Amino acid sequence: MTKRTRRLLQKLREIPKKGYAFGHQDALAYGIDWKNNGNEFKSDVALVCRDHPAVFGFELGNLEKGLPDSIDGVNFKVMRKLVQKAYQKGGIITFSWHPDNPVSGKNAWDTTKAVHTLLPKGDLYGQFYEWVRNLGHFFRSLKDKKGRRIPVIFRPFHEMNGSWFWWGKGHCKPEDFVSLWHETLKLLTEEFKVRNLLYCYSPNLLLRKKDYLKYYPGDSHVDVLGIDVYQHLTARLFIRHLKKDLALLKKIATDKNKPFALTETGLEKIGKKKWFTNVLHPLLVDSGITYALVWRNDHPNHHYAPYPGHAICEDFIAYAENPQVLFLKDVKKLKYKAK
Ligand code: BMA
Repeated sequence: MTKRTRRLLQKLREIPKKGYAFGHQDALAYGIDWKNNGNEFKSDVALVCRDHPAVFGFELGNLEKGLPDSIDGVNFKVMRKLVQKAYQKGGIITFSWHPDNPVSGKNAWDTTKAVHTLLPKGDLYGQFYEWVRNLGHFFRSLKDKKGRRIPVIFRPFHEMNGSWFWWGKGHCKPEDFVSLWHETLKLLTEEFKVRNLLYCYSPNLLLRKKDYLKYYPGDSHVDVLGIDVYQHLTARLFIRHLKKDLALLKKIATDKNKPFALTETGLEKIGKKKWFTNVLHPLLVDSGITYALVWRNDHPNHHYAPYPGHAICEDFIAYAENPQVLFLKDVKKLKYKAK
């Protein structure tokens, strides 16, 4: 791990002393009715409130195949520029990855069994090697103005305890999942010499402690503990579930002495009044998480952050005024001793 990567880990540990950082997926790449060509520093969040998010999510799906654009339509050269800008401004960068099903060639949600084929003795190991090489090449190309590698969080094979992705529950043995994780890290670090990554393990909503660790690749293979919990139904249910899961995660993370985060969350379209101030914030404020990231703003029927003109803007502005919710300038100001 590079010195800057260790510092990022330290920053993640420091944030909960002040509050938690706010994140948004693809925040800089596009918003409702606009798309970045790489030259702007713009986000729907900053169009609505005082600042940009502190955590910037990006999606890598398609990169493994050497394609120019992500599965969500972001050009990887543009993405690299945006990562550089975000880092320069003190932001935290995290990558999700929704690779297509390597057996069927369909998307990540196609659950044809595939994990075992990617392992060293599997038929598609060669292809997997190429995939990870392409990712490694990209990670190594993330450099600041002085040519130093930019540290980022990589969150592969997420929500594995759900059964909607080909690496998920019921589509592979937990031990094969763990082997896939180990192999991915081994290739990245040993074969492709990638040293600027923190690895984040993030199951979906669970409710039972033993479920969290069912696919856990081990303490030496994970740096950040995550969890993905959305509000799909009522706020009441969401509050009940998230409260329970965050308490559980806190226990596990404290035991393991690792930072933890709400790696994906949100209410699609944000149709509930005061959702940010009344539902989300009270759950997170003393939870100990380092950040919470809401999902992407694709279009008016699929978005999780506000955008100008949306009814939730006023509530979001009030939410952003909370000193414990850290935006970009707040994390930049954060003082901590470099180890
Ligand atoms: C899902 C949706 C999809 C998207 C995928 C990966 O939740 O937003 O449209 O392709 O995430 O980012």
